[in-house]
Amino acid sequence: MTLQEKIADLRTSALEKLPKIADEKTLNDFRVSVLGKKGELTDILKGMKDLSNEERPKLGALANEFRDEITSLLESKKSEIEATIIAKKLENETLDVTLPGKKVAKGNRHILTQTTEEIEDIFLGMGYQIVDGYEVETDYYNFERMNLPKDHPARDMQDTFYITSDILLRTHTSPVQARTMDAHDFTKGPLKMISPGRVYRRDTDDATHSHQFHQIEGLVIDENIAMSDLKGTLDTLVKKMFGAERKIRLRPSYFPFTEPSVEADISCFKCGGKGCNVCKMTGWIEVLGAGMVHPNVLEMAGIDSTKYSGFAFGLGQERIAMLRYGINDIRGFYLGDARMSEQFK
Ligand code: FA5
Repeated sequence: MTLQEKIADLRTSALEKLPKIADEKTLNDFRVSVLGKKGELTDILKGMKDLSNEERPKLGALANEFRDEITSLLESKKSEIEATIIAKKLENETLDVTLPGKKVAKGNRHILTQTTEEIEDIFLGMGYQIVDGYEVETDYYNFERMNLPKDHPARDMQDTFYITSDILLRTHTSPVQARTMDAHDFTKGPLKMISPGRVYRRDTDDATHSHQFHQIEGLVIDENIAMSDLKGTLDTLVKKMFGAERKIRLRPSYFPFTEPSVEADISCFKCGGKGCNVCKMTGWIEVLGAGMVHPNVLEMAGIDSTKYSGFAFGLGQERIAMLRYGINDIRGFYLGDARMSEQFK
């Protein structure tokens, strides 16, 4: 058989095999076996050394033609295989829009957050601004500016966690009073703010006490602010939070930063004032501390206490939420137990 015939044979068998190839590996093996260094074409061309000078270039041209033809066929086969792979992938990944969707479990805001936001809404409606304070406070703002000098006995009621002797975790939201008084420009109008936030005390945890809890501070300062303004404001808050039939009662109390000071009770929402287990048979439930801002507190902020007066109050959100929803242990708020949180969707 001549070399030309051998190439013609190789071509015939290659053209027969090529269309049957269906994957990249077989295609590559085929390329190596036909056109590779140790492949069939190379083998045939080894016989060229025995050809005459006229025949050699002719055979060379024939071999090149064959190589070009097979190379271009290999390339189109390769694209064909790739296209099949992509088509198969697309087929497998088809999205069936008729399948039922996967349900994402929806969370809800913590009941303390919801309570805070509800109180914020009530005060926004009365023209108050909402102010942020610092949880890490100075002794100066937490105590001294609240009329509690270093050796004041009332400091014992609010022992806290100290970072240095002058820096501490605030025991109440009242330092925000002093900070907003310092910043307020009274030529632009009265100061009306509430400030919600977390506070800390060195209290032993039990069903009604926590070493960290939440308070909302309220403060109004203007000319001619009277105790009746405080009572009317608290009355509005209590009626909106606990219902229109709730009454409010102010009892004398003591805070170094208010004079006079009061403790505010609401008529029991469970028994309506007759006496029950919620109100410990008194008909009233204590919800917050309040009073008229002490002249010393105004003067320390550079506010003329003969011209301006104000009222302030501080309530504990946990206390409000516990009363409202019949929660009997304060620790339930902080444990992160979904069975508790999910009740308040
Ligand atoms: C104060 O903290 C005053 N700063 C409130 C105030 C502000 C009075 C402005 C006058 C003017 P008192 O220590 O009573 O007051 O705390 C206020 C509320 O925080 C309490 O009514 C109670 O609801 C809540 N509270 C106090 N201690 C704890 C505690 N350990 N755990 C949970 N709640 C507490």
